[in-house]
Amino acid sequence: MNHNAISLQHFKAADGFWKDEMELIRTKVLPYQWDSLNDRVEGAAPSYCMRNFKIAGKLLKERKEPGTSAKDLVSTLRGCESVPEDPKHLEDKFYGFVFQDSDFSKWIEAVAYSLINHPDAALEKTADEAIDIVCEAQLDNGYLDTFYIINGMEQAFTNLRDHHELYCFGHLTEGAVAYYEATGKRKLLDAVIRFADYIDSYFGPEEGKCKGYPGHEIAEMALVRLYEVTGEERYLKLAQFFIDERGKQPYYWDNEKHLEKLGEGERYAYNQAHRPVREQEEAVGHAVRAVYLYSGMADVAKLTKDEKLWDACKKLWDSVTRQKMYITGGIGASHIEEAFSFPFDLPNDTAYAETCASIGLIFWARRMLAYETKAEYADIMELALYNTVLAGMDLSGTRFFYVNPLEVLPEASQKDERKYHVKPVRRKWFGCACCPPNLARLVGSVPAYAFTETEDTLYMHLHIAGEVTKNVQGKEASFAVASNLPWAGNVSITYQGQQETAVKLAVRVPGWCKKEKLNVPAHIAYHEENGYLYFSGDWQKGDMIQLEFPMEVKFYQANPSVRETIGKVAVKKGPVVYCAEGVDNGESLHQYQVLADQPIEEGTVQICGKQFPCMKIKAVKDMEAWDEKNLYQEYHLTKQQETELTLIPYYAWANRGENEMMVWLRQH
Ligand code: FUB
Ligand code: ZN
Repeated sequence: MNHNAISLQHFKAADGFWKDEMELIRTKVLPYQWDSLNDRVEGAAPSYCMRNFKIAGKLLKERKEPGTSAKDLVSTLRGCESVPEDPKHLEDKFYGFVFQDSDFSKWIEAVAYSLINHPDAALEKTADEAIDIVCEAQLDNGYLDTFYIINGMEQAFTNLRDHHELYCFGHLTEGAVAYYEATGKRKLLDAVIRFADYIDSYFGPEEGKCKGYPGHEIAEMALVRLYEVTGEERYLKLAQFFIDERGKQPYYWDNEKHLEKLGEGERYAYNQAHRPVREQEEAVGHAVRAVYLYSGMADVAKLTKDEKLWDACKKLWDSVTRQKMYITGGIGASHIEEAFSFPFDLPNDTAYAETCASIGLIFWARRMLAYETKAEYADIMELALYNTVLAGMDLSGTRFFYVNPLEVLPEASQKDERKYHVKPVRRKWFGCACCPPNLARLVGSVPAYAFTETEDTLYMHLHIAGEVTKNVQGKEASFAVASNLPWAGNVSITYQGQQETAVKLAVRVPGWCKKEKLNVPAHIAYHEENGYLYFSGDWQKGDMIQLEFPMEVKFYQANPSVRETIGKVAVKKGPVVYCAEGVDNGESLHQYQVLADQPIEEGTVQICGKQFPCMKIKAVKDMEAWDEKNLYQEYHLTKQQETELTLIPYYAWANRGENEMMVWLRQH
């Protein structure tokens, strides 16, 4: 029983949390990001993205003749260094990271979703013009990646491990499909199809074709998307080929001309190519790469009914969500290689937890759901969304986090090299700006994660306010959803259809809710299965299902194998994790001990003119002043005074200047 995401055209947001977020994307994020891609944001790291397309398409001055060696220009890229250049002294060459093209692709995808949610002629015109620039860069054979077009095509596909051509192709494909679905305009889609055909003629199982596969995954799921929109089976087969080749020995990449050879042992774990994917059980390596691969694997497993591939997806899912995920839905604990660490190694103050990694986790969760209707997948989707993903952006939509720590001391971020990656304040842009436009495309398409459908059933995984429509046997069934998530668990769903339909409705019961309360019309039958309530019957206009998912604020503790959180507690209400910030509580948050057996009081707090819930928790602190001469002293019992800490939603932290922050607090 495979699900498909609903088309965004079938959802109209109603006032509430997600309408506000989508409006923020439309009114602030997209224009700001377009300026960033065109290097017009003062004081921000330059992007060079649109400039590279213009150089490649000879829209600026003549581009240089092919011949400049790719490796002279950009060394092996694994981390996130910025490329410092003074924009006044630019030559007609490629600037930035090898995957700079993908910033445009994510942006155009976000624009597409926004145009569906809210038609906007001016934005569409800007997007069309951007597409013209991008398409101008395409070579006659269909190839479209500015790094090699500018630097010399003789190097193309020679460094699949590090140089991201197939990654850029994947993002471009996703953007093109979305733009076509939003506007019906084929220009970018046709360009992508020509690029896909070129790639398909180059790679594949047939004799004489290249047996390589992407060093940074995404092409797999993108090809599936292209297959779904074109019906062209070759694209699905190519996705399958990339998945099947991965990790085969001898390693394809060993024969590429790399700048750096890897040692013996499990080579290529960083790229999840250390062994064939069906034999992988533990999530390893670069976290974004990993979850993009797992998303593609789940897609292909579903479409080809490949049970072995599906089993691998399930094992990897357990590895991530039971051993390698922060309470905020952040993944990829280590800043070294932006990677997963060993099981239960989840440090708070050096956490990497890249925004893109949690976005990828959401992509993957939806694909797991598409294969198996189990609320657990949607629970993780919701957790990552309301915490790490939203934390990736400030409340104005113009400042971004790449890294999402669970504990910050600004002085350490400035002075301790081990924590340089942990920023206490969001940035205007990044040399490697993968996260901001990724966030824009995800937030703009949240309804496609909230709702999926099978032939006769509409699934509601996330409870977001709006009107959702499904076609069943030629009749339209629509439901109006009112919801005050993520702050409270009341949801009502009203049938809006003009006629009776045989539609079934399945609503997820969130994992954080112990026992739901229901009010259902007598002629609508229901039962619960795998965390979903299934409703069916003779729907009549106005039928209303009222659901209450009691949402209590609670203390949480981590598995004792997580060394960094032992003896600590975190606060969570429903899907939202709370944190303490210096601005509300003063400095030295580490000196507080929380009284986790005391009740938590709920209140409100203003952050940047917006009202948020806050939690007041009881804590104690030593009363005696420490003798500053002593670094150490003999232990003696000290008197403690009771005090209170104010906690705010984690995603809203760092909106009031630079200050300390802690999610996990010491327990008394
Ligand atoms: O390599 C492309 C993107 O840049 C990755 O997905 C991010 O982790 C960043 O390294
Ligand atoms: Zn990123």
